[in-house]
This record gives sequence, structure tokens and C-alpha cells, in this order.
Amino acid sequence: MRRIRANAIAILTVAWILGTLYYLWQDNKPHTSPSSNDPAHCDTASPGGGHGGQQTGHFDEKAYLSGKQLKAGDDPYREHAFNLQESDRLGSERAIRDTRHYRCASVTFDTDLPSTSVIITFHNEARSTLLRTIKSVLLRSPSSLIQEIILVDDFSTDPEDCQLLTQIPKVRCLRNERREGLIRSRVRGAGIASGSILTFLDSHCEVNTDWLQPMIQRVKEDHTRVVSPIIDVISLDNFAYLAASADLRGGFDWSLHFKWEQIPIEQKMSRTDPTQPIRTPVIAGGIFVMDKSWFNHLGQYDTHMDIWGGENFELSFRVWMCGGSLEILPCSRVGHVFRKRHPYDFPEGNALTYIKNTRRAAEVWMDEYKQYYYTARPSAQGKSFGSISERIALRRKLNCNSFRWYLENVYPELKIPEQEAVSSMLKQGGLCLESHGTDSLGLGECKGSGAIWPQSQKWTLVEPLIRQQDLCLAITAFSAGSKVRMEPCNPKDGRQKWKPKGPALQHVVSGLCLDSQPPAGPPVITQCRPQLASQSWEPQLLN
Ligand code: LR7
Ligand code: MN
Repeated sequence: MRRIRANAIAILTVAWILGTLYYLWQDNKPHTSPSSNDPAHCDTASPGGGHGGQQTGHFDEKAYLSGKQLKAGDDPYREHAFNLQESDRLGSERAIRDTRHYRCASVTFDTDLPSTSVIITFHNEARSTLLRTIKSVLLRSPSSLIQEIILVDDFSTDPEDCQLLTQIPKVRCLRNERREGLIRSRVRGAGIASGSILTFLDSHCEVNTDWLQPMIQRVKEDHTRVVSPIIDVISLDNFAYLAASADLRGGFDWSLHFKWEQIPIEQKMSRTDPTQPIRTPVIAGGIFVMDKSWFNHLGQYDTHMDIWGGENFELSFRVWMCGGSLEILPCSRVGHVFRKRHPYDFPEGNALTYIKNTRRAAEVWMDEYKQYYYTARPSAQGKSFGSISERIALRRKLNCNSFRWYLENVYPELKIPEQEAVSSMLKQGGLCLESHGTDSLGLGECKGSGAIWPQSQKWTLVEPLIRQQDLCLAITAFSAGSKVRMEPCNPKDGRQKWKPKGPALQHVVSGLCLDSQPPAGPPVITQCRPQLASQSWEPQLLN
């Protein structure tokens, strides 16, 4: 009997696993019903795949590439940190796999989408990757959406890398007189853009089927959105085009190091439609679409940042904190050659440049949280980062939210590092705040001396909690005059959140301050008034 039941369970389990696998396979399968011959439903993006395809003129690709050819015996990785031989061999118009979820193919867009200026800055990019970036844009975008392609040659060794490409329709070329870095180069490109929407791309990308419409649609609906595609991977060895995960968003750690991370589980569970946008705390930085007036209104970029790095944090914080939003659109896919090292030099050195740029972002946007940046990146302290007064003025003018707001509303998953617990007395005049478990909070004569203090008067401040063993200071209601008492600690409970405000202790949510009317009145919360003796809680550190 038992054997039969065990067998039945085993059979049911196998059937369930097979059923799940079949379901998943169905869900990822490209849409190829026999009646559908629509190329948009095919799983390969032909050179002119999707609803795109436009004249690329009669550009002599062979002549352009032969101007710079790898010599026999040369290391194909040396100059660009990817396999140049493989890139050159591929040609500029190869077909790549359409990596979108199949449901993306049936999403529709407005017929009157505005056109965009595509801005590509580069410094000594390989000719074959640069050309493939441009060609893929022209071939896989509806012609009416491409206003122009603006190349900003950031003082590459050979001016012809850029100049020759202007033979291709719509392509314009700007050349810097000296090396500026990608940040100032992009601002320069945006400055001559004639489209109302800006699209930024790295110089070694390959856009995929119908990549542009979803992004322009979102920005057209709401000009404060700044949107990115899912960034697929082009192998630096063999240039294979590989699909990236569709469950990732941009994140960072306190050293301001960018990383891809899983979408939080609650958001993942509530995503019933795989074509929906993904909110992201930061963008990778190289590939995004933004309304031009919004870009200008928000202060473009911090043009005192040099060469490479950090500008994506500065832009991301600014967009979120000053009234916009950032999202990744899963129905838009763009491939990018990810490399393991920078193939170009940094005039001031790589590390110093990254520190200068991220320090500027931290100093202008991170408020009191910049301390965690400095703790995570101690070498940043004392390094010069120039004047930030213009950016501070910009932040004030735009009336932006605080970094605390950003953390609470946009990136609550970023853990605030454990602070060192500090034990102290909370002394008011000659009296000390004391408690004997719940329901007995009050002021009493200070009973300790030196390092020896009774537990009842010893408080540990670990923001936002003020604790004594497992109990924490909590308000009983959010209005002025409400009593304060001890409760089991719960850092998520808004009633237990405090922060120091000068000598006072402010309850974070109500904004009111801990008060005790002399002599030894019950602890309550009242309107904060600096200098009020009854609100002054001199901490006396014990360790
Ligand atoms: O001095 C320079 N001048 C330039 O014009 C240095 C670079 N550049 C150009 C360069 O040729 C390239 O087209 O700027 C572009 C970006 O430089 P990469 O490709 O060396 O940067 P990356 O791909 O390693 O870096 C990512 O982070 C950067 C931070 O400053 C930029 O925001 C890049 O645009 C960004 N790339 C992407 O987001 C693509 C996805 C990669 C990821 C994650
Ligand atoms: Mn890149």
C-alpha cells in the first residue's frame, strides 16, 4: 500500500516537473505559428529587421576598414581590448538573434513618435565596431525616427576615423581639439542636436530589432522619464551576440561601484507582463534615451568630470531626486562589447579620475550619506575634486529631494552600513534618562561615575534606534505632547526612529523632539526648539 502511494507521488512529481518545463519552454519560444510569416515574428534580426531599414548610402566599407588593418602577427586584443580580427571579419550588416520576449513583437506604438538625435562619442574606437554601431542604428530603426547620428570624435589619433563616415546619410562628425572625455563630449554632441529627443550610445554597440520605438514611446508619454534598453552582451572574443537576463536592474555599493542586481523579489512577483518597464535606481550610463529639454533643464552633465566614470551616478541621482525617473525597457535590446580593461589612457590616471568624478557626485548629491562613500573608499579622502559650487547651486535651483528621500523611495534595498554602537548616558541638567523595562521611563538622579554606570541609565544609539537591551524608545502617538515609552525594538517601526539634531533627539517621522519638563517631567515629544534646556540630551560617552 505504502509502495503504491510512493510510486504515485513519484509519478505525479515527474509529471509536474515536465509540465513546468513545457510551460517555460512555451513562454520563451519565439512566436512562430504556421500562419505567421511576419518578419517581426521571426527570431532573427536581419540587418534591416523589424519595422526599420533605411538607406545607408553607398559607403565603401572595404576601403574604410582597409585604412586600418591588423597586420599579420599583431595581437588582435592589444589596441581595443577585444578581438579586432573577429570584428573586422564580420562585416557591418550581420544578422543577430532577436533576444526579446516574444510578446514584445505584438506591442504597438504611436504612429507619430518624435525623431531622435543619436549621439556617439568615441576615442580611438576600432573602425569596424564603430561602423557596425552606426549601420545597425540605420538598418534597425524606422527612418522617420532617426533625425541624425552625431559622432563626437574625442581627439582620436586619426581624424579620418570619423570624417570618412560622414559619407553615410544622416551622419555628422564633431572633432574635439583636445581630449575631453566622454562627459564633455556628450554635452558637446547634445549641443548641436536638432532632434527633440537624445539617444546616447557607446561606440561598440549593435542595436536589435525595434529597439528604438519602446524608448521613444515612454519618453513621449512622459518627458521626465529617462529610459535604457536591456544591454545584451557581445563577446569580446568571438563577437557572438548573447541575450542578457531580463530580471536585472542597475545598483551600486557605497564605494560607488556600479553593479547589475536582481529585481527585488516583491517586484518580480508582481510582474505579470514581461513587456513592462523595470524601475532602476541607476543606469549603466552608456545607452539611454532622454528628452532634450529635460536633459538641458536638469543641467546636462557635470562637465568638470573627466574622461570616464561616475557620470552615470550623478545623472541617476539627479534624475530621481529632481523629479524624474529611470527605467529599463525589456522590449528594447542593444548589444554592447563589454571589456576587461580600458583600451585608452587616462591623462590623470584611472584611479584618480574615478575618485575625482565619484567624489563630485557624492559631495553634491549624497548629503550626510557621503560619509559611507568615504568609509568604503578611504583613498578618496584628501584627493582634489575641484569646485562644486555650480552644481550645488543647480541642485538648489531645481529644488531637488534629499538623498535620504532617494534611499527611502527609490533604493530602500541599499543597506546602510552598521554603525558602531555608542553607549552613553542621556543627561539633562543633573538628571539622567532611565528605564526599568517597559512602562517605567523617566528621569532620575545620575547614578554612575567614570566607566561604571547602571544598565538602567545606559543607552545605545544605533540610528535610527535608541535602545536599552532589547527595548527601544518609542512614541505613543505622532502629535506634540505624546508620551514616550519603551517597547521591543523594531527598526521598521516608524515610532522608534530617532536622529540627533544638535543636542536634541528628533523623532524622524513626526519631526518632534524628545522633551522632559523640569523637574523630571514625563518624557514626551514636543515641537523642536533649539537651545531649549528641556530638549537638550547631552550624551556622555561611555566607551
Ligand atoms: O576619453 C574618452 N572619450 C570617449 O569618448 C573615453 C571614452 N570615450 C567613449 C568610448 O569610446 C565609448 O564609446 O565613451 C564611451 C564609453 O567608454 P567605454 O566603452 O570605455 O566605457 P564602458 O562601456 O566600460 O563603461 C560604462 O560606464 C561608463 C562610465 O563613465 C560610461 O557611462 C559608458 O557609457 C558605460 N557603458 C555602458 O553603459 C554600456 C554598458 C556597459 C555597462 C555596465
Ligand atoms: Mn562601452
